[in-house]
Amino acid sequence: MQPLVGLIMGSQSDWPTMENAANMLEKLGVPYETKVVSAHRTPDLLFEYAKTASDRGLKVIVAGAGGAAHLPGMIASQTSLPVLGVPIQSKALNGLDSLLSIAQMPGGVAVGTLAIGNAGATNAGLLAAQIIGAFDNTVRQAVDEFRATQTQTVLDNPTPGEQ
Ligand code: RP5
Repeated sequence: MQPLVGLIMGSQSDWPTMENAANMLEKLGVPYETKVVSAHRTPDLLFEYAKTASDRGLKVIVAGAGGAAHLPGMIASQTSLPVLGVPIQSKALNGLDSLLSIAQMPGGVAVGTLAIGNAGATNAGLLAAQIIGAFDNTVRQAVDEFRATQTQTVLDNPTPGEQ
């Protein structure tokens, strides 16, 4: 199936976090591709990936990076596709460095920044699906069903410690 979401990350070491985005896209039936693309170690690949993404049929790019997390912003500088940034929980500064690097974009180049770590990656997958769902009824229905099931699960388990 034609991938609609490009799920990229700065390093192999980011995969345990970014896998959460992949899992959400799988759950919602959104086709995606994955690739390691580093802003600092493979800058030429970054430019090529961003410049060809739209022509290759991608609709949203989810980019995870840690530390001096320049990947999402630099990808956004080279494509008008929506870019969602996931701050990886870095060892030295616990992801605050990643969060600020991704969130503090200059006006005029947009990156949608998610939370640090696993929750951010999960929500990046969900938000990518919601963006696609705005134009794709099947994906929108999958998102609606996911949300309804989540709500019902909470309502069905109101007593702490008894799940
Ligand atoms: C960033 O540097 C990556 O996104 C990763 O989070 C961080 C550390 O990379 P490794 O040294 O683990 O490859 O570019």
